[in-house]
Amino acid sequence: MPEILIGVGSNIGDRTEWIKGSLHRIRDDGKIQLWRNSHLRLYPPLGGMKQREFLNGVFVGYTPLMPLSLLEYLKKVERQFCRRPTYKWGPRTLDLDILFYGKSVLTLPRLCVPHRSFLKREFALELAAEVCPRLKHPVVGRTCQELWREFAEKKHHNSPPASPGWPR
Ligand code: A4P
Ligand code: MG
Repeated sequence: MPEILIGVGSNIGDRTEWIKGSLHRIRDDGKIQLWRNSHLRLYPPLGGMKQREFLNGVFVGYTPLMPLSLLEYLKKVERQFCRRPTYKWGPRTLDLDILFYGKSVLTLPRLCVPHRSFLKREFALELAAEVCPRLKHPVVGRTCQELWREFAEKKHHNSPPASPGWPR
């Protein structure tokens, strides 16, 4: 069975409850064997819209579902957890994104794997490095840990110098 990496996010209501509830549901449904999950952490919302912070996590699992069936299944779980259509990158109770599907590289109208924004997103890289540091990105061929280190270094170099503060 292919190893899958799923990203989960929530920024409405009780974010922890939505995420933990969905993981219980996924475990009970038996369509994905959950293997490991990261800590849940708060991250500022990406996408420039003013909205609440996201609670994000990632988990590794195994599934017999083919990629599009997996997408359908995750969309169904989102709906069961009150996900309602808003606008792109808008607030949501639950977002389940397929980050990796084994070593597959797919560019279909409804599904891109690896997830098209994986390499640009702090929350995806940091949490993937925690949960599967040695897993390689099937396109760029680097491990999640290497990718996260590079991202964190760039972020550090690009951040403005600390302000000197007021003289005492
Ligand atoms: N789709 C294509 N590839 C995938 C994939 N690998 N996994 C299609 C899941 N879906 C994929 O997604 C829109 C369509 O993308 C799906 O119907 C599917 O056919 P959606 O979840 O319905 O809508 P969306 O989430 O608003 O759009 P999108 O482009 O998936 O956004 P993202 O990438 O999910 O980003 N900030 C923080 N800190 N944390 C977050 O989790 N999330 C977003 C949404 C924005 N800012 C965030 C976070
Ligand atoms: Mg999504």
